[in-house]
Amino acid sequence: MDHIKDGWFTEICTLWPGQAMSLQVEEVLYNKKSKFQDVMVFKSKTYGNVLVLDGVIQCTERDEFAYQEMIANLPLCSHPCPKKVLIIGGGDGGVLREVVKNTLVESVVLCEIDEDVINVAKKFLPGMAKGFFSPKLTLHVGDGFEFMKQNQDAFDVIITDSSDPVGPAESLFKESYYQLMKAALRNGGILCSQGECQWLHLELIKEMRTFCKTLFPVVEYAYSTIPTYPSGQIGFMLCSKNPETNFKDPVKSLAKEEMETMNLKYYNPEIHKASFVLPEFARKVLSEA
Ligand code: SPD
Repeated sequence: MDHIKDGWFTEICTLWPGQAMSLQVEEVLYNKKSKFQDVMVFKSKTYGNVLVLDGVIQCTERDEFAYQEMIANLPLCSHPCPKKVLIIGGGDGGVLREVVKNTLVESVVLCEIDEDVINVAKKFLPGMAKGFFSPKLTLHVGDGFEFMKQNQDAFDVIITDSSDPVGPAESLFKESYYQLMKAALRNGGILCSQGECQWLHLELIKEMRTFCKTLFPVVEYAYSTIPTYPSGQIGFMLCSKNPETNFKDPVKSLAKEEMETMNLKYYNPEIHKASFVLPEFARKVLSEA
């Protein structure tokens, strides 16, 4: 409980030096070390239940949709026929919940290394974990690298819903991981990965964009706004094997009725296009990559 003092959780991490987000805690619901990381869930005063891994906020019930809807729908609506989807990470189930809503998606494999995160989400984050009950799902508890080595040329879309590049997720921000994803994608396949924050990690994003461009003909960076992630933003790295892909203009433009059936609260076709428009400081640095 190092991160809780006087009834407030504070998110301190070397990845965002000199700044920290705090949330008022009502009750700690779970706090144990898994095989891989510290797992904590607390009930907050104004953001619902909050999942924290190794001291870093992964999702809150109040604003999670701003991330999960975007990381799922940016790639799915950019692929003409996203039948087979792989999610690496995503143990809380929120991205899965969004992916299974898509009527073109026939099957989803979720590969999460830490089973404790899945069990904790089922108990304390039921609104996110409902994706685990979809008949489209095959759940694989294990290492994403190993899984992709065994499953080449297999998926239309791969989504990496990871924590930050310290600890168990560090390797997911490296070129070797993107090479594996490329091999696991079918022809015309698309990937979308958690891409950190323009305000904090522009050099990392530039480095990633540079190696992605050596692997894929189309590479773009988009972002979402979300109060409980560092600096209130999080980005997405999108790559396509199909040179014709235009991420900025979705091939599938969801109609109003579809968005209502899907119960979307953040994503819509306009925000899809707008999410690629970067502020000048970021556009400048990333255009050099
Ligand atoms: N800084 C935290 C980034 C966490 C991104 N992944 C969150 C998992 C939500 N499904």
